[in-house]
Amino acid sequence: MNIDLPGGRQLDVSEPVVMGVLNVTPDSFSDGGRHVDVSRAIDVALRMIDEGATIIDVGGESTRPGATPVSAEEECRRVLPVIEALRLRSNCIISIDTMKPDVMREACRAGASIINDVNALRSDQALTAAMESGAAVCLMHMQGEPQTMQHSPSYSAVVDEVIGFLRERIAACVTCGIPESRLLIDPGFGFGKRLVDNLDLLACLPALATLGRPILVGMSRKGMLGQLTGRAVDDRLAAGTAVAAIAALHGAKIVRTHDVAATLDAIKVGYAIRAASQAIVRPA
Ligand code: 7PM
Repeated sequence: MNIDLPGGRQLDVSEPVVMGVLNVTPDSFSDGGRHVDVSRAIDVALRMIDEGATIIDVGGESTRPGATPVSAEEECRRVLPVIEALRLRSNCIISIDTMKPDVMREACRAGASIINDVNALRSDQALTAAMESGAAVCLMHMQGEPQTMQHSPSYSAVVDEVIGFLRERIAACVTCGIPESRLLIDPGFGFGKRLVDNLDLLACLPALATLGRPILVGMSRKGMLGQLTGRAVDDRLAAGTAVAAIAALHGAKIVRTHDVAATLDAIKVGYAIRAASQAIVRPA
């Protein structure tokens, strides 16, 4: 399966690919002051590409529960220099993690070819901005808003609700002139979800695939892994690679992670074992 990108480019996801997370907030790449240190951010991006990342996801606003929102101007000041510098140094696919239409426009002008919107283009003008940019779009499910989404998530049937939501957002994109061939879908692990909800979605990932678009998943370092293992955020690598391999075997085509090399290893091992099991000729 292919995803259409601007400029006639395509992303082939017949085998899973990895998206490396590049947070460019002052707390991740500080130059000692309030600014993002571009050259340090680029070093990290180039290392992730070297490790096998196909996509680099650049984000300038933390969606962490309770995080302070930033203006579109500040978000642009953080992400645009990094996107421009990365564009010059690599032909990797750049995605922009934002909910804001102005940031979408500017980031795509600077060289991003995927819009990764945890709000699924529900912000005012976001559908238009995405359509005009020609970029591919990742539509993610979230219950509530980043600030408060983990206060009291509740579902009667989480898988049905997520599928219904994503179906509606795909339709909204198509109505606005964004062809389906540009769309990705994402159940939004940890975005207004309890552990049981996250586990149900992971188990039922093949049901999401019936929407006909490639599935992106992001579980790297998230709270669900802490709940399952009792480990702090910096000690969740093993759990993260395990769920990445499982998600890939359940049909995920893009895995968003902070840990590119280890995640690719886990996916490769899982895929090899499945290929071997499919090659076994069983008696009728
Ligand atoms: C706090 C909470 C800090 C959540 C960081 C996060 C996803 C995403 C993020 C995802 C897509 C993180 C997340 N998660 N985009 N952006 N899917 N498409 O762990 O699951 O990086 S932010």
